[in-house]
Amino acid sequence: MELKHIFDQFNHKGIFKIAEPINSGHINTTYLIRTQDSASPDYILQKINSEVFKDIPALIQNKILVTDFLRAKVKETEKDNIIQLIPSISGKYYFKDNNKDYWNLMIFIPNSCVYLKAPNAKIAAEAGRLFGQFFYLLNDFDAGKLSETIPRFHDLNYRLTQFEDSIKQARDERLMQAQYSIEFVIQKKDEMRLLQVLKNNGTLPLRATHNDTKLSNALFDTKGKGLAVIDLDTLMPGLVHYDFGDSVRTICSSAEEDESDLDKVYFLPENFKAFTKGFLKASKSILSTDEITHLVLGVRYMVFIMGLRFLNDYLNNDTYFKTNYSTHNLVRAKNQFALLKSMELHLEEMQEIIFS
Ligand code: GN1
Ligand code: MG
Repeated sequence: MELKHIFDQFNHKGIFKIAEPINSGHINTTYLIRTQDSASPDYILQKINSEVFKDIPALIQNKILVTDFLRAKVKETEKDNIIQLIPSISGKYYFKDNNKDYWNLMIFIPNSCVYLKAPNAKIAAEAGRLFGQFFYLLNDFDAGKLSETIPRFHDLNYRLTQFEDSIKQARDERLMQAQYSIEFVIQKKDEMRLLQVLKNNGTLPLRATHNDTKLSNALFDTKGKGLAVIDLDTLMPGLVHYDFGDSVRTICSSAEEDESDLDKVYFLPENFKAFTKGFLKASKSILSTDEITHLVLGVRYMVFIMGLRFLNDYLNNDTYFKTNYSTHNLVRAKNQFALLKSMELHLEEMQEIIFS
């Protein structure tokens, strides 16, 4: 089905001019739809991956609940920076096409841009403010109302079970290529389980979390001011550590997550300082001492689990994340493990920054 036709299934303003693909996501298929006259907004049209998201109406319902909640809470001047879903002509907030693919449409926030890595500590600080504020605003949102869009998404035990299964069925060539990364996982996995122990014994509370707070899910204006948090597909009950950790994973790395030259991949303490300051200024008042104490563990956990998920997908012949070449997932996994190793040289410093 033509993109124009899909676009016209929604109650949008203006007339379709052109669709520009946005290729930064690993899961969904996304287009910027430009409209013909400047009085009408442009839009983001997205096909949601139904292999990954098994219950798309529930995912859309999560987005509506949270965006309505946030819009009611923020100042008038900030309302346009909360994602706004457009209903389809049948009144639902999605359209299901003849291939049974689900689409949703959002207003594009004008004059905005994203970064795949932080160009400087100022952007890191702004991202901290933005994600910290997002998290803070959801403090009194009842996380129990959210469906689990991907069950056990950040559950390390689940990812380690997948790891064992992946190894059993992987091709010899991929097993050989991945040998170093496999050994890295085996050596580190028990230490990383501590975060889950603290979650399961109730030390760390479940909250409404975004679960995909990588830097490129923050929109900035052209002067570097943080505007909006986007990509609400994985809003679910989770730990603050998931959101804090996933941001640090991307904001405090010297390189993008698929840089293959590992000498170029290292942790940036100055970005960590800036990001943490921004995040905690916005959110510290709602966090417990236990939550704050274990933030550094949360960061290590998220870098580890992302490396593990990329590795699993490599061993499974790339069925989950979009890839551009045959070793793309392995490169991503090695990159994450290199970042973790570099970060672990700074653990004391990170802890001091958190408590400063
Ligand atoms: C995926 O699709 P995208 O790019 O928003 C993934 C995240 C990973 C991220 C790594 C549903 O996000 O968990 O952190 O890639 N999303 C899903 O870049 O698995
Ligand atoms: Mg996402």
